[in-house]
Amino acid sequence: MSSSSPDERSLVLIKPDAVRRGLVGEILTRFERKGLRIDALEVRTLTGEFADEHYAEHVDKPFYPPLKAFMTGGPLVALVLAGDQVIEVVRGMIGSTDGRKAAAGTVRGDLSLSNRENLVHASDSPDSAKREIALWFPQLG
Ligand code: FUP
Repeated sequence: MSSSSPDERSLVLIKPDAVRRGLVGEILTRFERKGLRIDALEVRTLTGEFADEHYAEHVDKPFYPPLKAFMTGGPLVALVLAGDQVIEVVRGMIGSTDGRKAAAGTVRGDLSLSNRENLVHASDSPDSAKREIALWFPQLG
């Protein structure tokens, strides 16, 4: 009998600013070197409707219209990462939302100077990971 917990999954987006700036490899490399597994990976350009679904909790906030324009403004890379406590591990690796305040050593802390164009999204809880993976990669079940 194995005592190890089954791998968790997280939905991660490498956002349009990262693609535009040529940072996809840099960001993916960090996740790979950490030992996380890539279960899905795809380049997508979002429609407004899809952005509204992904950011359902933010659609009524004042910052949402420019966020929507940014997220639909160019291709992004969507992926599902898997590994032990991946949700919390990846949140730690990306840093806090505002790149100006995110800790050095995190993706946002090292590479972003913005509260909107902050390079990455990652599921913030098991419930949001489940919802987001079902939305982005329904074939993963
Ligand atoms: P995070 O989980 O760190 O991505 O942050 P939130 O869920 O709070 O916000 C989602 C996205 O909304 C952020 F990645 C960037 C954007 N945002 C703004 O543009 N302005 C704000 O004041 C807050 C968030």
